This record gives sequence, structure tokens and C-alpha cells, in this order.
Amino acid sequence: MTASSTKPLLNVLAREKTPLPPWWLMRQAGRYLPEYRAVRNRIGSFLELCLSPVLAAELTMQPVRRYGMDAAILFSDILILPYALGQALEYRDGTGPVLEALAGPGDLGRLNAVDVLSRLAPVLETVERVRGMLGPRTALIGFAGAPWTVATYMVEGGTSRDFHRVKSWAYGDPLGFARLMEMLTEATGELLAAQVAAGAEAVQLFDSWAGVLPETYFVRWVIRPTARIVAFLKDRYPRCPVIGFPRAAGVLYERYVTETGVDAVGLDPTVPLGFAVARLGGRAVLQGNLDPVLLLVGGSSLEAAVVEMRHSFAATPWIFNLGHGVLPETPVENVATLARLLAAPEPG
Ligand code: 1CP
Repeated sequence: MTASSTKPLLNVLAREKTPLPPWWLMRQAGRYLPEYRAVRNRIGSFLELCLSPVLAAELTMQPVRRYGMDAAILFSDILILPYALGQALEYRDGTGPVLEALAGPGDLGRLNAVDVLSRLAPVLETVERVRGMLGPRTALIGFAGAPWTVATYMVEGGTSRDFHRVKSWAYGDPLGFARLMEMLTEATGELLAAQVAAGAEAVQLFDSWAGVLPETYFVRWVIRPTARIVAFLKDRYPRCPVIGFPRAAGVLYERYVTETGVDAVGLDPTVPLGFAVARLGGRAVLQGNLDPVLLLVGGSSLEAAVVEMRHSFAATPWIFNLGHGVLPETPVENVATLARLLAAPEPG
């Protein structure tokens, strides 16, 4: 991959050296920003926000305007795909997303993959709008949930503690579950390709619940669908970098990186920096992995962690990020401090 662009994020994704680590934050748009809360309070429904291109583009730009991150990430949600497949979805304050749960293969008839992209036209319009709003140094990242993580929400009906419904289906009826996963794998590839066609310059696959599966099932439901999506995208857009985020995958990060073909890998906060550099850095660009609570706490703990990361990752292509999303309670001034720490020519 050859980038040499004006955008540091794309250069690092092509394994080029940059004077400073490029950075962005998962969930960089959201409740910690007063300007987000102002829009959110005005528009009652989160789903409506995701499907309003003018507002969603504005929300995508908010953190970039305030802090100058090296990337904007499309304002949308991973559950927009089940919604577009026809599954009832609601976001409730306090509880999070609530979906009309799929109990088994008999419920697959409720889903319709045929017109998914036309139902997601507003999301693609948001991508186009944001591309027209960004400066020459800022890259636009598109995203989707990885099939396993999206399936957990579709089968559990929301966030889960033990994943017993989705695991019971996946382990007990692998052929029936494969039909759901096939549908998600195809639709996710199409959605990401459409985002690239609309102007996304890199894409991230969020597999937030990758870490709950034993190895056999991790290979089947995390690695294989991801590898298929990466191959599909590379076939259509060979130069578009793919970032995979198999959160909490532990030592299985290594198989994920070797077997999926992702260009870059998002590290959760528990991945030791030495392990990441030695075992993953040769194969994939590293991204991560500050504990979001350190950003919330700020002060000397935040500074020490950033200094340690900059030293540990100095010799490897690396994108600074959190190891998971920004917490809503994070003080806005801590993010400004982080931006200053990352802009200092010497790590400290
Ligand atoms: O204002 C509100 O109440 C909505 C809060 C919110 C926001 C701002 C949700 C609900 N989603 C989002 C946006 C979002 N979600 C983005 C936008 C871009 C950005 O990062 O700034 C992205 C990339 C996501 C991805 C997402 N949604 C993930 C993967 C990342 C992760 O956090 O693990 C997941 C799991 C979701 C599902 C989701 N969406 C929203 C909630 C409350 C949840 C459930 C989270 C859970 O199960 O714990």
C-alpha cells in the first residue's frame, strides 16, 4: 500500500513514518461533548440523528473542530445494520439499545437483506457530506460492527452479561446460526464498500464482543467472517485500509492479525505494549490502547501513560487511540490535554 498523502493517518496505515503519532478516539463524538448534548436534547431520538445527514455530518465534525484529531469517524451506529435489515430497534436512555430479539433460524424470515443499501442511503449521504467538510490533513473513517458482535445484539435483544442466548444458538445449531452470519457478512461488506464509494478513506470493523468466544468459535465466528469481509473490500478497493478491533481477544489477537488480512489492529487496554510490538506490529499497524478511564482521570496518570505509549510504540507504525470508547463523564479539558501531549515533538 502506498499512501504518501497529506493525511498522516493514511500514511501510517501505509506503514510510513510520520513525525508525530496520528490520533483519533473511538466514540469521539458523543455525550462528553456539550455541543453533542445540545443537539441530542433537541432531537429526541438517537436513531433519527443517525438517519439525518445534515445533523450526523455536524456531529461527526464536532470533535475534529474542537481538538483537531487526524481522523473523523462517521457518526452512525453498528446497530443501524439490523435496523436496515428490518429488525425493530429502539435506544432507551439508561438501558441502551433494545431490539426485537431473534430466537432462532425461524425468525430469519423477519429480516430482508434486499434493499439494505437503499435504506441506509442517509448514512451514505452523511459520508459524502463529511468528505466535503474535512480539511486536507484529516481522514474520514467509515465503520460497521463485525458480524459476531452485531449478532450478539440481534439475538440477545440488547447488551448482554453472559451471552447465553447467542452462544446457545451458535454452539447448538451452527448451520442455522451460519445463515444469520452469512447474511450479516454479506451486508457488512456491502455497507463498508458503499461507505468507501461515498468517500470513506479507511474503515474499521468493531468486534466489541470478540473476546467472549473460545478459540474454536473465535475462528469460526470472528476470524472467518472478518477475513471474508476484508477480501471482499480488497477486491473492490485494494488501496482502502481496513482496521479490525477484536476487543478483549487476548492471545487470540495473534491469530486474528495473521488470518484476517486486516491492515491495522485496534488494541484494547489490556493488551501489553511489548506483546503488541513484538507479536503483532510486524503484521499490522497498531492502534490503541489507552484505558478510557485514564483519559477520564487526567493529570499525571494520563501524562505518564501517554509518555509510556509513545516510547513503547516509537519504532512501529502506530495510531494513538483509546482501548475502547470515550466515557461520557470524561472532562473536555482532559481531551485538550491529550491533544497537547500528542503534539509535543518529544514523547517526554
Ligand atoms: O446519545 C446517546 O444516547 C447515544 C449514545 C451512542 C452514540 C453517540 C450510541 C448508542 N452509539 C453512538 C455512536 C457510535 N457508536 C459511533 C459513532 C462515532 C464515534 O465513535 O464517535 C460508533 C463508532 C459506535 C459503535 C458502537 N455502537 C459499538 C462498537 C464500539 C464499542 O463501544 O464497543 C457498539 C457496541 C455500539 C452499540 C451501542 N450503541 C449505543 C449504545 C449505548 C450501544 C451499546 C453499548 C453496549 O452494549 O455496552
